[in-house]
Amino acid sequence: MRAHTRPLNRGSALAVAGVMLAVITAAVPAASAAAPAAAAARAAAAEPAFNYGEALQKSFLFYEAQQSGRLPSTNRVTWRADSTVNDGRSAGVDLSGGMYDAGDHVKFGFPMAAMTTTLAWGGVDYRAAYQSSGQLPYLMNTLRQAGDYFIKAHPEPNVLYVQVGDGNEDHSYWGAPETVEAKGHKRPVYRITASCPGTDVAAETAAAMAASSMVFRPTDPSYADTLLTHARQLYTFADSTKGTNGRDTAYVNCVGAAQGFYNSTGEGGQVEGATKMYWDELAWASIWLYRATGTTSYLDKARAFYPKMGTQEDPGSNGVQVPVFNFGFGWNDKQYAVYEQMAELTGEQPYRDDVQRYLDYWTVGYKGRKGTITPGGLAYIFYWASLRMAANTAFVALKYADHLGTADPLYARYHAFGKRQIDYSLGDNPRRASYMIGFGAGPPRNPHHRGAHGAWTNAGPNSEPAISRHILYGALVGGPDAADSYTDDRGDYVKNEVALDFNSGITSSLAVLYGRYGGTPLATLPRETPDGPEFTLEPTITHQGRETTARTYVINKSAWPATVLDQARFRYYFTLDGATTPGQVTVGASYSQCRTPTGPHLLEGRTYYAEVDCTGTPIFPGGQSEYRREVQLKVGVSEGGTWDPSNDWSAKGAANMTLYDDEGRLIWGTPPGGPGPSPSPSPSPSPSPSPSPSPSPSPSPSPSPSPSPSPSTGTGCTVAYAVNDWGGGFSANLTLTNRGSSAVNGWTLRFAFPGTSQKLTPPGWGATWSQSGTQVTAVNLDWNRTLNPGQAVQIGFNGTYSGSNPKPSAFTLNGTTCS
Ligand SMILES: [Ca+2]
Ligand SMILES: [Ca+2]
Repeated sequence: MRAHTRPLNRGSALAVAGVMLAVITAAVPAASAAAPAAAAARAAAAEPAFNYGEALQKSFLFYEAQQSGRLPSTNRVTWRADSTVNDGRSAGVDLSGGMYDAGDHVKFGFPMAAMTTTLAWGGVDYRAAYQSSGQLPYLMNTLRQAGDYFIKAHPEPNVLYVQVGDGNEDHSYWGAPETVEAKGHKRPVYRITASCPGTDVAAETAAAMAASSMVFRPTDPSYADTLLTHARQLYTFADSTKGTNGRDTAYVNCVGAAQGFYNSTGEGGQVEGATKMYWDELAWASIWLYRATGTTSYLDKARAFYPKMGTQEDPGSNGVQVPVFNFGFGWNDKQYAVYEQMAELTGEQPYRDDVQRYLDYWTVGYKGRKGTITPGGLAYIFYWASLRMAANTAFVALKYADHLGTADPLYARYHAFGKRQIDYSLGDNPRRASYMIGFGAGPPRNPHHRGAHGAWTNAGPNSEPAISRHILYGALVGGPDAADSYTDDRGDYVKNEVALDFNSGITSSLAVLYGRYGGTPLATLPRETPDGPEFTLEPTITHQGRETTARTYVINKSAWPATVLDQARFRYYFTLDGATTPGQVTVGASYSQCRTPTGPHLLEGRTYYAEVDCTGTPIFPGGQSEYRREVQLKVGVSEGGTWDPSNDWSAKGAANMTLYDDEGRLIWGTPPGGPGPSPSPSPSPSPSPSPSPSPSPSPSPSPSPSPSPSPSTGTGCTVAYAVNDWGGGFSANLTLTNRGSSAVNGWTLRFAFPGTSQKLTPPGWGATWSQSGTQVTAVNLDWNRTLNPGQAVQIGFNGTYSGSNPKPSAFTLNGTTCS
């Protein structure tokens, strides 16, 4: 697996090719951009192509999916839980909270702050749209998650923690955030100080907190004051420790751990050196301190920093420099937004010229130079995560257009460009597919995102399961290449990762478009349910003489949320035979990754159990060994005792052993008498009909009334088929029991779906599953190829259907019909 890195820009060759491409195809994407103001006014009255309200609403689910630390009660992502709650502890500081950066679990302060400023900017200038859409509380929740973290990260005026987690350590692990601490990651912390400053990150964090304070000012002035106090201090820290050449005090000089990821002197700009500096952050922070405080000295500072920002040659001028115009607003380049805000705040023509030069370059061209527009209409600013760059520039364009007002002749050009870029992301593109997960037509399903994947073997993004277990609602993926080409490949972190800074531009743009065109947020957000049992026992049970061996795997593939079992326990139940006393029972293990088994423990009457305590052995979905722990449990009687497994509850297989979580809750299997609080006495020598082992509300007990074992035939089998159905999708759990008098060595189970729409989704569990037409086949795995008389194995799969989902009724085992 490659690390998530941000390589240096190498866009010049692409840019040349892109200009030629744009000339050939300009008519297609530029049609709306060139429309006159009257046409735009008509378009405003028309039904929007996309439900901007729903997209705005869903975009906030992504920020919630990224939340770190103890989750606030407002978090709506059903598959997330607390994680990395000890961040900072090793350094004696509480750095829990905040947000994970992307598909990984590093907290990078620089892009987190950039995201925050961009979101807050939308909240300040489009508050009415947030209020009318009902999304203002969710915006505030997101800004507070970031703001609370920045407050913790800024314990002294001239100290700011700017990174938690080592990128290389973090990226070597493909597991959910809830398992990162169990995996043993060190989570180092990195900071800037007066003696080793970071002008860009200090200034950007000041901007983020100042802008956020404006969003909270009307409803929570106390919190706004707190944010603003930190913003002022950080601004002073940035300004008073800055260097002289725009790079010398960049934060990556002091935080080497960020250099390979968010290098503020690396990525950015089509013109080498033009914007890879910190003057833009200083100007940007000055603007937001000015807006938040009204103190004109901050605006004066912005004016002073402005001419130090990046420049490039004015085309055809023989060397005259103008502010750089041929890249775009992003985590490392604020100056494009600085042009726009200075034009608004001062109304002065030079600033207007600068923002218009930038926007003209991406719309109609500037002095014969024009940015690459893909054949499908995307402003192709940068190959890495093309959509976020387009969305960021879209927001600047929409914002500036609104500043001009609809009567201005330039309004239509800039507004149409911004809307076109957002519409492209939502589905108006050659693929006719959305790039926002969980929104619109054919959106991506498999982003480069550890938590959403829900894998358990730490084998990288291309490991099982093939389809990510969670839908990462509201995340904008990286996006297509210059030919509008894209595949939904989890391994492709260039086109298919997601990140905080990928989303903030589209969120703020959607607030603009909602305000203009309306839309309807969903009344009820989709809720996920687990795709099958998350915790299981997989035993191989054999009997020999006076002893039963249950070679048992405790399996944890949890993802709703990913859960670390620190104190799991499981039990094996048996009934004493004849005159055998408990004192004659021996309990032990020939191999155990947990503690030594204990017992016999009395359950009731003559029924006892052996128990295995796995306290001290964390079991979690984070590696080939971590997700399953093995115990070769042995239960039997010493010489003189009688050992008859045929009446032993757990001898019937996995579903009749029980597993408990750290709080002692039953999470797998059924104890004798059912899962109720007080097991009913069972005087009958034959077990009661087995209840369904799955959480399905409709248990389907085996129809066979015959007690086992059946001595009359050499073969025989029963299959219990239980379904957990969530409408259109289901999880089927089958308990296959050998009712014959001899062992089965290698087995193939076949059945037919009653409906033609029923489809199993590989891989399933407990067997190798396949489907041909309606016929389904399950072949044993190595570990469960032997089924002794009376032994059961639990297998299952996930599936989909339309209409109804009837249960199959006829099963064959190795060609013999089961009852
Ligand atoms: Ca910068
Ligand atoms: Ca027995």
